[in-house]
Amino acid sequence: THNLTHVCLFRSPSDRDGMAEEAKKLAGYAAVDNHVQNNQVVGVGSGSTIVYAVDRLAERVRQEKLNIVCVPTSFQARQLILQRGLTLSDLDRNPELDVAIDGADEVDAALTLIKGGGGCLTQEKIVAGCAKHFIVIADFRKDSSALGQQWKKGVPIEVIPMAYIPVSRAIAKRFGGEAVLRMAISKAGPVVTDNSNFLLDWKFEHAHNWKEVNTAIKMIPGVVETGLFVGMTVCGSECVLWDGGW
Ligand code: ABF
Repeated sequence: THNLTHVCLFRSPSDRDGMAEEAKKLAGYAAVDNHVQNNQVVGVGSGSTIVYAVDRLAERVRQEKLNIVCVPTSFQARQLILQRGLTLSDLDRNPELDVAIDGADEVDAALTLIKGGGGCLTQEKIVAGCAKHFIVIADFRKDSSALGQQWKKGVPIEVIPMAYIPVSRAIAKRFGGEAVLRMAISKAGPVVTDNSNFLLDWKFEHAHNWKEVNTAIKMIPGVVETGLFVGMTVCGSECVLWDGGW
């Protein structure tokens, strides 16, 4: 359970190409500057936005001589922590985190998230669930009033490999749409997660009660986790909005 959660959601005045990197950097830096303090255990998310947060974290640790321990949410996050010279830990040694920082593919008006576009949703949800504060860093491209407006690839769902067809059929039958096996860019085979599982991308046809859908999908045998993060980010008033000029 979360005592307090935040979304640091950064918007730019327009969606001009090339502005996204700057917005990602602003979000990542603000998350670390506003929410990380000395002697904390920090969960490190995955994706490209988190790289900016980790860069800033490494800078602050060096400059301010902070004592920070990092718990990764993926192989990518683990490499990033090591490459930036930060202290690597895990949930065995640090099962309680002060803060977890992570990106998202889409954030709706109720602060429900779609995550897992990069494939790391299960460990991300576990680590976020162990943190007192869950900070989501998302630039203007992820900001939507209803899920599906921005992220067009559907809800990622991690599945046990042998179950991908039954799970795909069960989801389509119960909720409509289509749950498609995610293939590697080479098309040589399916994407395999850090947990040696497959991913389905469920392209839903209309809005749902995401809490109910998330619970129902998780009950299908073979489903490991969904990329729906419902009720994990509840404190909209803590949003940090950036709407200055470029
Ligand atoms: C992870 O990375 C995700 O769950 C999400 O899929 C993705 C966001 O990546 P980026 O910051 O590159 O948009 O946090």
